[in-house]
Amino acid sequence: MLLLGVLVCLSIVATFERVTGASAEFMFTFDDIPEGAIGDKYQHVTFSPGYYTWDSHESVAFPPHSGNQVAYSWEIDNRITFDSPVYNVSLYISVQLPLLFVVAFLDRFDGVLYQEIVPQDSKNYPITFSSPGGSLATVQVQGNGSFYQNWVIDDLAANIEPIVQVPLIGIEPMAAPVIVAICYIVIGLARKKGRGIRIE
Ligand SMILES: [Ca+2]
Repeated sequence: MLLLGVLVCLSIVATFERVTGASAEFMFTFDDIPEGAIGDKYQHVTFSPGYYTWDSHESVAFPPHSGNQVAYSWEIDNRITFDSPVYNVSLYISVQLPLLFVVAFLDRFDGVLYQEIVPQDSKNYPITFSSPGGSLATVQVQGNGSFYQNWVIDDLAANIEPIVQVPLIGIEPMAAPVIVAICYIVIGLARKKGRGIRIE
């Protein structure tokens, strides 16, 4: 019975590790290519022709989230399109003026899966979106007025495999102490059972 308790605990720990395991991911920091047009410098993704990198480390309005460089586009119809649709995308966006900025996530038919309004004058505002069916094909920054001159993004990441979701993820910050408590109870009961103590 004690062995059974240990096995139960090991299975709980294995489940917890499965929750926190990293999925295959692309990461674009924009620090590993020269300042200028992005063009076809990155694999697995196509940036529309107006996308450029910029050394913004001295900029107050557009500080990088990583390294010295960020990316921006002067196009109204700007697009970041993955060769194969992905399951999750995250990025950081900075915007300067009190215009409307929206980050839109599109499927391969340009259908809107999700869009989020960026708060005014944000600096490295985090946005993430998950597509459980893996149909996220394109990321686009939209807005009104001269929005296309007043935003940058950094640290664009995309998951090409689904992110594992199980109930334990909801208590992740407490997962370690919870697992220890469950193991303590399970092994304790198993030891009592092993000693022939009957629990009425
Ligand atoms: Ca960067």
